[in-house]
Amino acid sequence: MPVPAAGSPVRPIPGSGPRALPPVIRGAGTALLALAPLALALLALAPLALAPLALAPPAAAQPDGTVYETEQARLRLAVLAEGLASPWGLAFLPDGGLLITEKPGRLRVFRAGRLSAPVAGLPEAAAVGQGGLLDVAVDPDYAQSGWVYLSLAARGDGGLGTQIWRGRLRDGRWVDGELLFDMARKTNAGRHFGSRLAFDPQGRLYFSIGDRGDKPRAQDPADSAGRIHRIARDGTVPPDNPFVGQAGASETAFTLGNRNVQGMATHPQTGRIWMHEHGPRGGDEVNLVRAGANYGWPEVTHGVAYSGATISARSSAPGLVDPLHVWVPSIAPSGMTFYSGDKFPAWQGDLFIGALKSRLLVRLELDGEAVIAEERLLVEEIGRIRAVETGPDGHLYLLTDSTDGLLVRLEPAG
Ligand SMILES: [Ca+2]
Repeated sequence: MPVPAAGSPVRPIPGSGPRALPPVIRGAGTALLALAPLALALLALAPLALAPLALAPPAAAQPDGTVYETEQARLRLAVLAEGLASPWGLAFLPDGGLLITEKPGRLRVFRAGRLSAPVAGLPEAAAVGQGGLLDVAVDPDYAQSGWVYLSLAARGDGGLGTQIWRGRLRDGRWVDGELLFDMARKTNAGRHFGSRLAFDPQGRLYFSIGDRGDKPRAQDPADSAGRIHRIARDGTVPPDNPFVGQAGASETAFTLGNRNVQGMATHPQTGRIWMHEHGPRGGDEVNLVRAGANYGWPEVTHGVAYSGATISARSSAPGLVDPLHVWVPSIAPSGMTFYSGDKFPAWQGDLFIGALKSRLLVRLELDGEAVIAEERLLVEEIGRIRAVETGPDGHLYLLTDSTDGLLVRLEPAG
């Protein structure tokens, strides 16, 4: 029997025909309900009863229960929520709740099949260009501390810059808010804010800031743009940060020479933090986060300017870190997770990365710190993928980048 191409839909699979997803209903307010089979049957009998509610429109790319045959797993998609406004980050709470940011500046909690109203009292995000409310992360000691972390673009003296906050959620409100990091040099550019969040096994917080569309900033030791930073969870500078004590240097900086990092993930066994970054035209990269390392932007790159003009004739140079994996042409990566669940045994230890421009999910197979294979899943099936996380239930969760964004769960199809 011929093996379908990776990620291509199979209609139908003999002996296990596609099963319709529970439809998602757009409520009058913010709640989204997945219908129980009984309710479905009632709807079929009395469609007019639905009049006050608008059934989700049949979007062209809407997953429909199709079984996808991939290299190492058969899977189906479940749409858990839709109508999200440019969702950007997602993070799981210990109780199974899921925090979701929306770029215009809203944070919602998805729990037991329902999406909450926006959390009230959040710090104000500047939704300009690529800016807005970006990533969200849950404290490694959340059960004791209750801290939730946010990255966002904010307006201040001189223009826009990336900020890092923490606060607690209480009765649907953001309380105890603390500004942990505020980019000193703000500009009016609407691009390259970063910003992903990750923790190392010691509980230190890493966050990324892009070059703000101004390439030389990524190589200026005194700047905070174009690099990864590391802070303690209270915002203080760890004394062993690599640039501490260097005159004029940003002491929160942990790397430099990064163009715009929108994916970071901590390896579940090694504790090492991996990242990817957007190249210009071509030259998206996967790298390991190393203390004090210079990743070379814009001195070295595998890409060219959007105009086609040369940015650098070099793709490698002494003292600058070579990427572990490069995409030419660019896929525009966003979001990243190591798969560590039990639902897809063959994927254990693989690195999953969403793609915006290429509208797909990448699976990278690793051998230690080497990337040895790439598979492209869900190509053009659900649109631009902004975020991907492994859930505590062992499924993979995705957010699609759209003004009508989806929360999607990948489930094994047997
Ligand atoms: Ca590089």
